[in-house]
Amino acid sequence: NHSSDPRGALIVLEGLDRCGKTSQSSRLLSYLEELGHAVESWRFPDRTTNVGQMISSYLANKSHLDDHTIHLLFSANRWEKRSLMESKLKSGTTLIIDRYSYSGVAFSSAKGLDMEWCKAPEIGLLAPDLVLYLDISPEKAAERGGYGEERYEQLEFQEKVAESYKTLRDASWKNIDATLPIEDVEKQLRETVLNCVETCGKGKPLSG
Ligand code: DGP
Ligand code: NA
Ligand code: NA
Repeated sequence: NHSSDPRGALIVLEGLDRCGKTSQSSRLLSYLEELGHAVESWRFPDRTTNVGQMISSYLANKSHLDDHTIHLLFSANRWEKRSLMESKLKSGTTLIIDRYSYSGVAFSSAKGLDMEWCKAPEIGLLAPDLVLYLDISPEKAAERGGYGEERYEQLEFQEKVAESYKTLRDASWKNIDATLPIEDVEKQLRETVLNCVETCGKGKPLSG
């Protein structure tokens, strides 16, 4: 690729369980596709890899792992996709990613693991251009369907995750009110995402 070719944007959706990230990422995918952008939607954990299958079994309470061990597996699962992620972005494909390093740090530190220890294995992964935090209270999220199926979907734990997320906000972060009707959440996301895709396409350097 020529260095002046537009690169894709790395856009991350974060939030508590049942905040609506998954349906919003598929809506964003179709929106950008219809506008003619090269775009893919990914998610972490990526349960299709060997590491991802260990994570999936842990989340379903079918296996038990030390808190540090599972933390490193989640991180390894992001590392195993790093080079593909970089080549997609460099070739001009925008990636919309459902959860990333912020989940890694927020969920593990909510268990009481040291925050700096949690951040360390994430260093060197690609930095997102935009992090969209779908903001909803743990109580409201718990009222949504399907809650409680997996290991972390417990109100008391999600309250701790919400506290951890608050300490992770940085310049790439944007809060979105996820308690609004689905179409209104989508509307807020569309403008922000389109702006990000255009800025990155004009040469904002990729970092991390
Ligand atoms: P999801 O497939 O988005 O529902 O995520 C599965 C669960 O795993 C969800 O409760 C969030 C949690 N999770 C996602 N990424 C990480 C991570 O890197 N570390 C830890 N400890 N938990 C994570
Ligand atoms: Na979940
Ligand atoms: Na999800």
